[in-house]
Amino acid sequence: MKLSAQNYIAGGGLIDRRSLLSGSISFLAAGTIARVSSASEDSTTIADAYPAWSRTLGNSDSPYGRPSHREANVVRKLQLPAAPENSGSTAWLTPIESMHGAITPNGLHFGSHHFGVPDVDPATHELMIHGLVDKPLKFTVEHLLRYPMVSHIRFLECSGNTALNALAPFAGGESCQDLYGLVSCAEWVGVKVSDLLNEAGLKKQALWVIAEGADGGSHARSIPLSKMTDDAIIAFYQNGEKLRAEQGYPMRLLLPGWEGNTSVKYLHRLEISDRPAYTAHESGLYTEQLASGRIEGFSFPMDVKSVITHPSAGHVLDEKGFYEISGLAWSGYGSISSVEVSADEGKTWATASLHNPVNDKALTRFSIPWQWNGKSTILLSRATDDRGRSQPTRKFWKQKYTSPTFNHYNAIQPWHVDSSGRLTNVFI
Ligand SMILES: Nc1nc2c(c(=O)[nH]1)N[C@H]1C(S)=C(S)[C@@H](COP(=O)(O)O)O[C@H]1N2
Ligand SMILES: [Mo]
Repeated sequence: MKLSAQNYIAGGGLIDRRSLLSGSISFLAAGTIARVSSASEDSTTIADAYPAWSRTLGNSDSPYGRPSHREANVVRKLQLPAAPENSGSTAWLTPIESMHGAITPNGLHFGSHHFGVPDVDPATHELMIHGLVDKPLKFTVEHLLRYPMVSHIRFLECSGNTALNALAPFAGGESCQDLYGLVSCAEWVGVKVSDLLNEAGLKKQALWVIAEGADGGSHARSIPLSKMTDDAIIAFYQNGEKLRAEQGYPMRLLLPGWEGNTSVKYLHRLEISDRPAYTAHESGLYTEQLASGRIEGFSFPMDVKSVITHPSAGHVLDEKGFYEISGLAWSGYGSISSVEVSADEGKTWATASLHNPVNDKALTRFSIPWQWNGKSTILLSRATDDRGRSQPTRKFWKQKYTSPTFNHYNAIQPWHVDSSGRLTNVFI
């Protein structure tokens, strides 16, 4: 690709997107067609030149579609195996470096299961609303499905996503999936919690809601009432189909932008209270220790964060030349307003394009064209949301919290590109 100095908007080869629109640029010049055969040439040679799949009838389809078998390596990865030391918890990582766009296919949604995946029967499952209410209520699934539905595209992120960067003394062999796989994004459809609470009628002292799941260990969290009446939904559908069992079938709480553990799956009980219940993990696993010695609990929103997914740790660039740098940004406080990218270890930065739709509290795709000169460098991305919140450096994040705190890690991610094109995680 022929580019002149004015086509670059920052160091390290970041290209002004507008210079690609002129039409005079060929990105890779690979596979140029030298000569098109004409029909008058020997027909048997032409027929033989067609691949097998173009010469026979294809396979049959199936009642429920599957990804191409040629993409069989694009799968989730077991992060936490079921083992006594994990007290039954398992976690599955989304392969975000193999995906594009901003929606996570249901089969690739990350999973965090403290007590396995229960097989809940929607015919007998019920939701109870009780405590500080005028009228305790009990709903069957069928009954709830008749309520007015709302639909929202929202990310879900485990508070422990990217914990390795917070905990590990050295960076090294982790892939983008290993580090960032505990975030996903889907269109969730369900009923507003506020509609149900209005129907039950709240007593004056009501301030908290204890949400409990129907799984074996009764995963439960205390949620401020203000969130429940703001944008909380009870979701039944995920990307157009009923929730996967792994995602909480037949119904889950969905608290947009808040740490994943508050989105209680297999929801069967909402208890309205005047105080938090201090459920399991509410004083331990889901808290952070600040450098000052204070403990941060009930730290609900997931802060602004971004990661370059293409290229990222585990990828190898074949040759120097043109690449599109692309990644994901999100914020639990609102929508993404800008993402800056650096291709020269943070010396200079350029603003990336944001791909539509840019939804509130949703994964947002960004991209910027890049001409790699074949030399070792570091790629970085830094997101800012519509509240003006931006990402800290790792050093800054580590100064705020005391080890072994690992929740809510949102520092700028550096990917090192070596001169052979190999990308790895680094701490700078
Ligand atoms: N009932 C129940 N709800 C739960 C959990 C659980 O183990 N049981 N895990 C929580 C945690 S820690 C997270 S990060 C999210 C993960 O949701 P997902 O498995 O659909 O990705 O669900 C939360 N809700
Ligand atoms: Mo989680």
